[in-house]
Amino acid sequence: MAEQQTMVDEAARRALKEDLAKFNCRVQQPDDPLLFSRTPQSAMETVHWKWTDLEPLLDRLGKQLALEPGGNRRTLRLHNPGLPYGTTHTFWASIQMILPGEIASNHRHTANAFRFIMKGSGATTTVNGECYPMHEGDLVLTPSMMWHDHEYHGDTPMIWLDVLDISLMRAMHATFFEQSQELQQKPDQVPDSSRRRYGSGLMSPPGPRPSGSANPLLAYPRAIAEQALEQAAGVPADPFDDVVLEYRNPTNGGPVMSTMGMRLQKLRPGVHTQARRHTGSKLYYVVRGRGTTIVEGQTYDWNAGDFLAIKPWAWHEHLNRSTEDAQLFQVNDFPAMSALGYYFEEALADNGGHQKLP
Ligand code: 1HN
Repeated sequence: MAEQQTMVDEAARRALKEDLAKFNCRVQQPDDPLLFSRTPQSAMETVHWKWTDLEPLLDRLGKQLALEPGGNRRTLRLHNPGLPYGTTHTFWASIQMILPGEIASNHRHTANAFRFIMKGSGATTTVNGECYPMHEGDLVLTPSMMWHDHEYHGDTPMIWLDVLDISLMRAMHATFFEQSQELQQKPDQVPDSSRRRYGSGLMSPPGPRPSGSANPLLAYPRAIAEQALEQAAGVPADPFDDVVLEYRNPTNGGPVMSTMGMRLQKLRPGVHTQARRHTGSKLYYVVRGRGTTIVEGQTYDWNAGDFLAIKPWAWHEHLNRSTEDAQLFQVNDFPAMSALGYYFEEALADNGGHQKLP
């Protein structure tokens, strides 16, 4: 009887399909994919990019690709084979190469962007008039809709990691892009002004806090980040990440951007962290050292210069079996996930059971 009812229902559903379509309506069809899964199922794949593969590719880009006018950059995108575009389903990561004497022209867009300098120094970026030097290990922000151009006066190619929340912006159908009439902005009289005011992280100009959630600090120099990480190594370790700190908005303690979070992490020799899984995606860049990350039972042995993108809700843990510290820079989409109420995480308890984290 139940079977017959299902059959009738199936036939009725199929028959309804065409009639409903005329009115821009539909009912679930028997062969439609299930609406919900018990836990997140992602088409995104966990991907490991090795520096030994990336380096010759970057070399080739530098030799063969010109910087065209019209807002283009010379970038090697880290593409996720499980997705139509992007490194993860929320952000795009690319390695940008700039050659001596080049100018990357002035433009702005809705996507939030930041740069983490991988190799070299001598380039400057101007963000809404504020000019910043870029040195290896620095983090420099280009928040949504701020004008930005880059210029380079060095003598060997310089590279940095660019991350933009392009996939999220596209999913929200909020793409705006504007190319400036001028190649470059005219920088303000005082360079580096937001770092001068807010960059200590401890003190800032007196008076009321800047209103709104916008982060007034645009540059996070390596020396301060590394000193902070060094100091943090003195307190008990984080069970999942060993020594880890987040870059923050100095005026409200929140993430540096509304959609993406960045962290710097040290894995000390001999460490083997506890496994965890979470919603949202992240990308690691290995600043120095080597180690291993086990993701859903698969082992990824990484070295300096490598990247590892981790898909949502995948168990992962880190090991450092070497005799030296490993340092990882991380970008994730947790601020966006948390703001929407979609951030969840779970730890693997010692007894093999799962423990939901607060
Ligand atoms: C972009 O505007 C920059 O401004 C870098 O330097 C990388 C990747 C995709 C789309 C726009 C930049 C980018 C990008």
